[in-house]
Amino acid sequence: MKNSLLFLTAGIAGISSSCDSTKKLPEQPNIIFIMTDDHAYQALSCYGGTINETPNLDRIANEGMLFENSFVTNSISAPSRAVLLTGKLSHLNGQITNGNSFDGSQLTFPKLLQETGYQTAIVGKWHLKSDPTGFDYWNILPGQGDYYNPDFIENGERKNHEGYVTNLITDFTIDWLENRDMEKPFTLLYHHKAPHRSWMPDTADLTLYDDVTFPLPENYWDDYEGRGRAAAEQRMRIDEVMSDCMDLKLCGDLSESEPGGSNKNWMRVYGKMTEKQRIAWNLAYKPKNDAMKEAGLSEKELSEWKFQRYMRDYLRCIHSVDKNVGRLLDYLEENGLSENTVVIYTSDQGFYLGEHGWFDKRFMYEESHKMPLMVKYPPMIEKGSSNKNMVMNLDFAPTILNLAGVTIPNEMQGESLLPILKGENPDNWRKEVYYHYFEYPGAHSVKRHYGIRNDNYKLIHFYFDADYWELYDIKSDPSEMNNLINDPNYDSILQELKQRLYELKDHYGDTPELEQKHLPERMKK
Ligand code: SGN
Ligand code: CA
Repeated sequence: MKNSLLFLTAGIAGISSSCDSTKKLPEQPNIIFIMTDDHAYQALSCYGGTINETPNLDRIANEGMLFENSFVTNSISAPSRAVLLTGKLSHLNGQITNGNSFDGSQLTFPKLLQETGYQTAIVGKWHLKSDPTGFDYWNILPGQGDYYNPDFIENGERKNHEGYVTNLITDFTIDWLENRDMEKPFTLLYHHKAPHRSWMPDTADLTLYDDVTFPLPENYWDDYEGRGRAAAEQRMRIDEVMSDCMDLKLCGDLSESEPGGSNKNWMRVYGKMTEKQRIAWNLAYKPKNDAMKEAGLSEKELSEWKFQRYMRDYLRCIHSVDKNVGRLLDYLEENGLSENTVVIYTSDQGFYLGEHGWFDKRFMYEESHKMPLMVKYPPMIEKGSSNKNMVMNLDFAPTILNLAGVTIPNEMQGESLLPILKGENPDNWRKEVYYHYFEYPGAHSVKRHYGIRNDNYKLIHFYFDADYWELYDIKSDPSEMNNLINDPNYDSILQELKQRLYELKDHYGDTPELEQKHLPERMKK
């Protein structure tokens, strides 16, 4: 899966022995946790992706470890962020959907780090409704935040800033690093909004990829045959759900806005742009929009056109993330911070780039279940290494505490990745991961489901207004097109997986009572 460049780097690292075990590690390394929003592993060149290049994000993998099997436990933003902070699954930390407000009085890893003398900060997307707790400094976007000229809330005070969100988040992050207490170690959460919907690129990148035609995923025209109602009844198809103004950028000047669609939203974000930004925007999109409107596309061609527009905008947003992460990595190097700082890169979940005809996430299918995860820490981690162990976002809090020398509280449900980062191969490491998605009825109409995935198979139970199972052989059917639930050849595998799934449910304490307790009012039956 990894490209040849990575193998080459790994070879060189082997000789130079960058992770000399006799070297004394700093007792309290600095920790930078980078989280993007909706960054699909398919759009990272270090993951073998071929649709774009991410040279700066690849630096983290080349100088550290790439995890090939990292999974989210509930594929949606606020729940993922709450799992990160608490090291507990959604049904225990209470943040089971985006609709909940995070209970900031509970135990989180930043609070424990603060107690042991770390400075803690978060800059960028927060998305947990309640104010951050456990941070000495916070400068967050309200809700989802805006791409252009966004408001930020800095330690409780809301201010507007001119500029592009990915650049601003990086500016504020570097400012904080410059002005921190240099005597203390720090933990910094650098959390991007990009590449979240509606994928608005920086003015500098509006024509990037204009000359690239991205290959349609082979299951773009999926008809969901053989799978249950959830796959067929979702509202995630690129050709059915994307809005003209916000998603497809077909509106431009307000006078051109078409009735219907998301004009109200578009008028708000377009209205916030400066004159200079609007000129750049229209200069880039108008000729392309005019050409599309004149082409008289068939339904099929229009669907493919939407896919191309989506991919170009989405990847443009990632290009800006890549540049800005590069800026931060350069800052660390130039300021002597590279050796004593752990840099972790992940996204709040995976994302669909046209697979099954979709955008968005939520399903336990591979593209939204898997998350990118790369970690660099030169004194400990072998350069250019990769790991296949099954890890979860549930492991992030225990890992960070462990790196900082803090005892991991019993109530945290994840495992520390430290042995793996050191290059050890723990033989009692988990063999499967657990998943539970709750936000239904809700945006994109993905039904509630829970499931189990091991190296070879995935079993999912859809429930609430449905009651059926799906089984996939991931090795032979990585695109999960072939539901084997009724195949007698898989009977014993099915029984084994079901039993393990119920054991995991029990192990993690996931009960229908807790689901009812934490469901937002409008979702309660
Ligand atoms: C918004 C988006 C959805 C997206 C959710 C959750 N719609 O509601 O497409 O699924 O956020 O995303 S939008 O028209 O407002 O962009 S999450 O990553 O924050 O969970
Ligand atoms: Ca997200």
